[in-house]
Amino acid sequence: MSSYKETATRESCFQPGSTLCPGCMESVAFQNIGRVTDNGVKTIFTIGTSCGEVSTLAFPDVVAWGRGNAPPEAFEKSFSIIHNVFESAPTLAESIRDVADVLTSCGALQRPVQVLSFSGDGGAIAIGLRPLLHTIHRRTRITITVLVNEFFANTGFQYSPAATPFSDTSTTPAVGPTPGNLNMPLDYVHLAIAAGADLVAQISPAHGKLFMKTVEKSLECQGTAVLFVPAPCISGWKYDDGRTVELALLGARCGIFPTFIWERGQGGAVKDCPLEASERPRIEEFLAPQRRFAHLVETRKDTGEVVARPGREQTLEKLRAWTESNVERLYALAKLK
Ligand SMILES: Cc1ncc(C[n+]2csc(CCOP(=O)(O)OP(=O)(O)O)c2C)c(N)n1
Ligand code: SF4
Repeated sequence: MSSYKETATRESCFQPGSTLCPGCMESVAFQNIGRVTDNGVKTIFTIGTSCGEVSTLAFPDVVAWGRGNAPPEAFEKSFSIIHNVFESAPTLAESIRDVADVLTSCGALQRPVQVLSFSGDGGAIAIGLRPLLHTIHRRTRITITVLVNEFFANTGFQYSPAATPFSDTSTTPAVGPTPGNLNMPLDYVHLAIAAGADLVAQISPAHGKLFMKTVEKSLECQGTAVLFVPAPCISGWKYDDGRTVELALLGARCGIFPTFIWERGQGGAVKDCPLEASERPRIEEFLAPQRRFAHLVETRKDTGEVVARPGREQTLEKLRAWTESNVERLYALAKLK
C-alpha cells in the first residue's frame, strides 16, 4: 500500500471543468478515486447515465476527465471512460475484465489493467439491481462504485430504494399528513455480501484517508469489490453551500449511513459510529440542515434545540428506531466471515 501523502498528492484523472453542482460530493469522490488509480496501471472506467455522467461527459464539454498532458502512448497514465446505458455499468466492467483476461492469456496484452464502474443508486440498486447482483455473483475482478445520493437525481430527484425514511422526494412528496418516503431502505450492503462480493464497504470521501485506503484495497481485491459511497446532494438534500462534508460525517456518525468495511474470510468493522446510541450524534443534527426533512423537524428559536414538528413526533421516533436497527444490522454483518 502507498502512503496517504503519496496517494493524496498524485495527479487525478478528474480535472476541473465538470458541471456537477458546486459542493457535490460526487466530484470529491471522482477526484480522490482518480488519485488512487494514478498508480501506474492503465484504468478503464464504465459509467452509467447519472449526474456523474451527464455532468462530466456531455458533448462538447468533455473536459472533466484526463491526466494532464500525458501522451496516448504513456500506458501507465492512460485511462478510458466508457458511457453505457443507465443500468449496466457493472456488467460492462465485467465484460471489459473478461476481454482483458483473454487478451492477457493469449499474450496480446502485456500489462495489467484495472477496471472500475460508476453508477448512481438508481442505476445500481433500483433499475440496475439485476446487473449489479449478477456481476458480483460471477466474482468478476472489478471495483463497483455506487454513488448513493438517495435519488434518481438528474431526472428530477425521484425516490430511490436508498432514500432515507421520511425524506421528501419528487415521487414521495411530504404533502399534508404524508411524511415523505414511507419505505425502509433496501439493505444493499447485505445484498452485496450475499451475492458473493469479496470486499464491501460503505465509505464517504469525508473520511479522507480511510476512503483512499479502501479504494486502494479494492484495486488489489482478487474478486469483486463493491464501494457504496454516500454522496450528499446539495440540490436534492437542500442544504446550504459549504456543508457537504459536515453532512457526510454527521450522516455516518449518527447511524444513517455508518462507515462499514468488510472482507470475505476476515469479517469487517463499523468505524466512527458507536453501537451505543448515546455516544452518537442525535439524528436531529443530521436532519435539521436539510430542507428535505423540513416537514419533520424544526429548530426552536428560543433554545436552538432541534425538535419534531408538532404532529411529527411519532414519525421522528420511527426514524430513530430505524437508525438504531441500521447500526445494529451493520455491527451484525461485520461479524460475518
Ligand atoms: C432503462 C432506463 N430507464 C430510465 C432511464 C432514464 N434515466 C436516465 S438517468 C436516470 C436516473 C439516474 O439515477 P441515479 O442512477 O441514481 O443517478 P443520479 O442521477 O442520481 O446521479 C434515469 C431514470 C434510462 N436512461 N434507462
Ligand atoms: S443534483 Fe446532486 S448529485 Fe447531482 S450534481 Fe447536483 S449535487 Fe451532485
